[in-house]
Amino acid sequence: MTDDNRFEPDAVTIPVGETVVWRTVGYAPHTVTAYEDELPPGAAYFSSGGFTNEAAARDGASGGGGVLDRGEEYTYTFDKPGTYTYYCIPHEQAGMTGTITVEPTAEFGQRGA
Ligand SMILES: [Cu+2]
Repeated sequence: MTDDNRFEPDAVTIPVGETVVWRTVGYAPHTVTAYEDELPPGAAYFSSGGFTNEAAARDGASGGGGVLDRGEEYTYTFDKPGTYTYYCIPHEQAGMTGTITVEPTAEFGQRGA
């Protein structure tokens, strides 16, 4: 997460079960906050600070909760396939959003074939 208010890269494709690490590399603080309405079916909510829903994440961020300062990281493991969209609370209006596409493993994908 950069001082240009971007997730770099802002679109990532991973296999199911993979862990993603976000790190603030500039001086501006950021959050990683999932769009709750856009989660794949059955997927858990995720956000820096460990909030369990988007409203709590937004409330928490106003008090500094889940805000990642320079060098700080947030780590999350995606265990359900699908497309996850997320944003940075302070910089959503600046377009700081990202997408994680989680693909089923080959074994999983062949199950219905
Ligand atoms: Cu930000």
